[in-house]
Amino acid sequence: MKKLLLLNGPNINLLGKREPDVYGSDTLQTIESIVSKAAGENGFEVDCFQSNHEGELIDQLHEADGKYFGVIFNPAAYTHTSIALHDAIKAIDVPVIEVHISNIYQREVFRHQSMTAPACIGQISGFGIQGYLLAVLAFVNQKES
Ligand code: CA2
Repeated sequence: MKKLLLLNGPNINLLGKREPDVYGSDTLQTIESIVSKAAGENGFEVDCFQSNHEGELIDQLHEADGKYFGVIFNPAAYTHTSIALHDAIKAIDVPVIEVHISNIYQREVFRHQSMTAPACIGQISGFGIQGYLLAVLAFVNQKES
């Protein structure tokens, strides 16, 4: 069975426990379970990984090469700073879709720039946790075309 990797960056383990006004009340566990369910219904298996450490996210991207059909990635605050993650995404052949729960372009100016999005096949921002499901749908459509 084809596989997807769901990768989440720093502080996403705190979702639902802090700042519900910005990020909603759903937890990382909810995201992982809805993504696994939606992907499973469409013939994908999903591996989930969250880390607060840039190097661990880079290692996961390197290891994804050749193993996954696609990666759904919320790099969280590293989005705005990490050339290393940009380079890691560029270095692999697996397509990566960047997802943000909030609309980063409606927020502070320092969140308006994504270092990682130019290395990805696309970016979804501002649809809450539904954005992760839109990314699943994009990979489902690619698989079937
Ligand atoms: O909107 C998104 O998905 C973000 O990637 C979330 C990041 C933020 O740094 C990005 O600019 C946009 C933050 C992840 C969660 O951070 C929390 C902070 C406090 C409490 C709960 C979560």
